[in-house]
Amino acid sequence: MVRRIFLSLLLATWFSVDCNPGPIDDIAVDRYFIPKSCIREVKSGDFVRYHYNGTFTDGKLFDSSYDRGAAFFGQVGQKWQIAGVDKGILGMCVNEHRKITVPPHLAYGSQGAGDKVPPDTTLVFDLVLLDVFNRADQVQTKVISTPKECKRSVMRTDFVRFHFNGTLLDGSAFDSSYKRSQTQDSVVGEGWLIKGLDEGLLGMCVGEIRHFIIPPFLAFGEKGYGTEIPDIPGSAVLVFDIHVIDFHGVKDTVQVDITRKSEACNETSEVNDFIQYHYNCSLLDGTLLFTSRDYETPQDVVLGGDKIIDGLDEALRNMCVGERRTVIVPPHLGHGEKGAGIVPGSAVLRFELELVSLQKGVPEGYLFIWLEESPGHLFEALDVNQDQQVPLEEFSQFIKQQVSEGKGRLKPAQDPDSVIIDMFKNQDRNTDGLITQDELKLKVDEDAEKTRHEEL
Ligand SMILES: *[C@@H]1O[C@H](CO)[C@@H](O)[C@H](O)[C@H]1NC(C)=O
Ligand SMILES: *[C@@H]1O[C@H](CO)[C@@H](O)[C@H](O)[C@H]1NC(C)=O
Ligand SMILES: *[C@@H]1O[C@H](CO)[C@@H](O)[C@H](O)[C@H]1NC(C)=O
Ligand SMILES: *[C@@H]1O[C@H](CO)[C@@H](O)[C@H](O)[C@H]1NC(C)=O
Ligand SMILES: [Ca+2]
Ligand SMILES: [Ca+2]
Repeated sequence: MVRRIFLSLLLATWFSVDCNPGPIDDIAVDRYFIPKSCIREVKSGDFVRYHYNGTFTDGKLFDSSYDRGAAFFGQVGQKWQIAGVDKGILGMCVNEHRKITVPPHLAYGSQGAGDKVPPDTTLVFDLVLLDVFNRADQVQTKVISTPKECKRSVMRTDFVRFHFNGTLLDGSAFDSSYKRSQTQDSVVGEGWLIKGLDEGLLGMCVGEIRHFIIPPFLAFGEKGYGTEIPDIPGSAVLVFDIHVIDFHGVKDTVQVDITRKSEACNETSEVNDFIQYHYNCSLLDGTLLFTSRDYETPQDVVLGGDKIIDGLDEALRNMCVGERRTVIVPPHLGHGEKGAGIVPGSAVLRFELELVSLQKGVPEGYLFIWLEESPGHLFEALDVNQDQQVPLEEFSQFIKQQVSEGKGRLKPAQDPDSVIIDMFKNQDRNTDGLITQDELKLKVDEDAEKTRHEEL
């Protein structure tokens, strides 16, 4: 112990005497700026990108990476750079600035370097480290926030809409979807994205935010990307903050979640029914797009009538009056790849629905249906005063009576009188304002006749 201390004291003395102010034996490193956070330190075998100015001890510049317009790129410990810098860069952090003073034998020795560096010259390299990675690196992922609920996460071949901020390791931004006010949209796992993201997005939930550090061989490689400034330099590590807005698979169906059941419920909505409903329609990130509260009355529609998006039409079926639902509609059952108005292309939509009223409908092509057996002698039933002809008043009175007795139903969503006039016109084939026995035909019989004719 005593000997060790003695030895080191001796060394220190020798060092100070011999090295100051004469030529140095080893490099001298001045870490004059060390960033607060240091994700990793340079090790031998790492690949680095840095800018530098090379000067003589008198400060005269003999070389600079800035003059070449690109940072130096190389592998540490592999003689890609002069020995003194190879050694002096060890332990450096991204954004750190160092001044490395290199004695001639660790620089260009007694030969010098052409007409740039004379023999036996001590050199000073001022470095700022921009980037570091290793061939053994993988994508580093940090989950920043996850939603409470996540029924399904991104799978291969899903189409994902996400926002991102992209920077280089030194913090300089190269791109952001926010500045375009538009999500980045892509199929995942199929090679449309850089490898690191193609894999990194898998397993993410709607609303989740992740931070990724992606080495260049899983990003844009040695070539980099883009020809403008700011672009992505070759061999650059990329840092992404990704926020998944929504995603869907081509086979996704409408997801219905009943949030309030209706107590007394005898009949449910189906195709051809006329319904009134309240709705809120939003994107999965919560942005409200449309709401029926903006109008005085609820929205109404005849189901199956191709008046609303397919997913909503489907979601409004089998519903009781008073029931509430939350529904997720994928874009292929919504507004598609192009979107519509304020609905972005390929957006998944979330609906909150409440069925307000329900009027049962009649099949396509019908104006009226019998709910019970139709009268055997329909013309006689219609012709109340037995004069062998049925004017509109007689007809109208008869139909209205059937409806009020629950024996028949008129096509909903229209003024009943105008529906009855249409029915009357259909039967009054010679348009003389009267229906006769010969003219009167039930639609079923008529359809059957038509089919027979077609068959013949
Ligand atoms: C190199 O010199 C230029 C010009 O003086 C300066 O702007 C730059 O910051 C220097 N870089 C380093 C790493 O010292
Ligand atoms: C991207 O940057 C903007 C502006 O700083 C910020 O508001 C947004 O939250 C960032 N997005 C992510 C996913 O980190
Ligand atoms: C359900 O049907 C019963 C019997 O047909 C009827 O009395 C009742 O009023 C109906 N309720 C509703 C909500 O329609
Ligand atoms: C729509 O949103 C409003 C405000 O949050 C809410 O009061 C209403 O119940 C929602 N409508 C439906 C049908 O859920
Ligand atoms: Ca009559
Ligand atoms: Ca007639």
